[in-house]
Amino acid sequence: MLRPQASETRDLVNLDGIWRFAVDRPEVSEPWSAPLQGSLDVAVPASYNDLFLDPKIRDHVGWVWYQRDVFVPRGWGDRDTVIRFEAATHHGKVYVNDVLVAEHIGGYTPFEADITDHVQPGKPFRLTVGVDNELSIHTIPPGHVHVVDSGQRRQSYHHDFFNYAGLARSVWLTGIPRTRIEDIAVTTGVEGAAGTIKYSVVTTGSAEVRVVLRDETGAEVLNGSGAEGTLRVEEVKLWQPGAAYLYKLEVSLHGDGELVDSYTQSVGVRTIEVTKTEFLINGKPFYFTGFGKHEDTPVRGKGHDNAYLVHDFELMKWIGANSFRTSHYPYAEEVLDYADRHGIVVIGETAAVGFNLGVSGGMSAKNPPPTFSPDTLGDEMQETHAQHLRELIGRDKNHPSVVMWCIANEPASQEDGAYEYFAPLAELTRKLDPSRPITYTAWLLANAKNDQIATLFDVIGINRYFGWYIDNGDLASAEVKLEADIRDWVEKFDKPVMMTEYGADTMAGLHSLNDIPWSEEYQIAYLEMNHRVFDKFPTFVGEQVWNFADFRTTPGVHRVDGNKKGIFTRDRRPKGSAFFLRGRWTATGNVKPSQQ
Ligand code: GCB
Repeated sequence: MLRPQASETRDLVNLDGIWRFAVDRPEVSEPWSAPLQGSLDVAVPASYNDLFLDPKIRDHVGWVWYQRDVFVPRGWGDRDTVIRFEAATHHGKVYVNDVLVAEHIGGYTPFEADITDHVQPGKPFRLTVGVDNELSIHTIPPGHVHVVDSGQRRQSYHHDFFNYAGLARSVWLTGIPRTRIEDIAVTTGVEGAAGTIKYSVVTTGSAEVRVVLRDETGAEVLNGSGAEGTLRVEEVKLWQPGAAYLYKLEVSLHGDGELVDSYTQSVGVRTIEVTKTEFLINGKPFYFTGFGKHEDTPVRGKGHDNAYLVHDFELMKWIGANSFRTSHYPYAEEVLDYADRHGIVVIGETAAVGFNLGVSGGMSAKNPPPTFSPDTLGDEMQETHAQHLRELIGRDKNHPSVVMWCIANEPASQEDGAYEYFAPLAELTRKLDPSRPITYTAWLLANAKNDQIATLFDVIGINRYFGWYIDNGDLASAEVKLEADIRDWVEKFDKPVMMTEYGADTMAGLHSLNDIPWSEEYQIAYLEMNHRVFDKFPTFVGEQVWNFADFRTTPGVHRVDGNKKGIFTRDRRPKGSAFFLRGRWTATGNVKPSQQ
């Protein structure tokens, strides 16, 4: 499924703006069949939770309804009309007038519906979208709904970030040719000074496929024809971390000598390889510096915002970060396009977070059931997880910035059943994309001795909070434990290891001469201690701090207005640690600090 694009043959109408909105009410049985009653105005894209002052909306569990009227452009009589949602978190149902045209489960990947037969060019239609935020033991991420003492329905889950919901990404109406390009896949290679671009194009109907490759100046480099082929670019300009170079592959369809459809795909030529000790990009060892992030900003929640996108990347460049992980779900496609253009390296993650029934709201749960079992995360979850992988890789396969897939964050990998659950998913990921390595992140209580799944992956990502959740306030003991923990991973598995999370909650503006936890000084001392340990291990391939910025969580006794492990505050002001990290990372570049 291609991202919508305007071209010589494709029209695009953006449907973002103010929509009508109402929380589901049992007495209104078919909210889509008429203008929404008692509706509010809502912004799209944005999570709806923080827009209003009513806690019943913020904490609502279940369906909400979005609605607007849409005009189909007059000139679209000869084409198909397709509606596309970049995301509906977590379950969306789309109605055109009274007809259900699409349903999609999974809150962070796009879906679309061909609505040609339900609309008329030049005429309006009523577009209604139901969005359900309810999580269950079979959804990704998993969660539970309880009726609490006040009689309200409340939701709990096993991850800490707030379950923002709604239409947080753009909505598009596209007019596209009936005979068209449906999908494009590219993989790249390097042979000496030449680059290879292998492409394949999926089309509907029969027409001749032609391709033209252009460089960044727009000059034609090569051309070809046929739905599949390999282009060899002599003296190729590589896509490099920190120095992106993007070619443009113009794909066109021709029938009876006429142009039928055209679509332009950006291509970055680069290679990825993982050895037992190194992560190689274009044959050179790459050391990840940067962050686990969240799509999280005040008021918008998880709503995509281009101003924050630009600013966050400016901050990452300023601090010397060369990478980030899309923790804990696929981010908006605009983010990946931007990373492609700016040479920032991305680890792309599924929404499989909270796969650990021993943790609730970020703390240990009481008497948890086994995580992997027929009644908990079993066959049904595995199939849902497979679908999430298909949709993530289907969407993001062509981004040169994406160098690795992370198939789950902090699953209970020390529990029985973890291997059986993950082995088929690891295999599926490799089949869907043989060109990228795969990883997962191991939580604090899954160590090299009890973890059951590390052998399935190419890189071992570990999330470690020694000095925070363990040995809080005692960095000397934390250092001993951290070193022993990493040594065990390095010695047991012949694989590169990286720190995918390490961090300490910090209240901006709280200072102390005594390394008191929550102070800005403690956060720096914590990071310094971690770095001393990382630098002892030659097969360590990266450090991504948790988190880029403070973010909203569910309430909890260990959360003061959210998670405060940010190096920047939620409104993107630097804490003292930002200057400390800038010192280390700008000196490091893409090279391991200990090898400088
Ligand atoms: C983790 C999780 C992350 C949390 C973090 C924390 O291990 O992966 O989602 O936010 O810990 O701060 O507790």
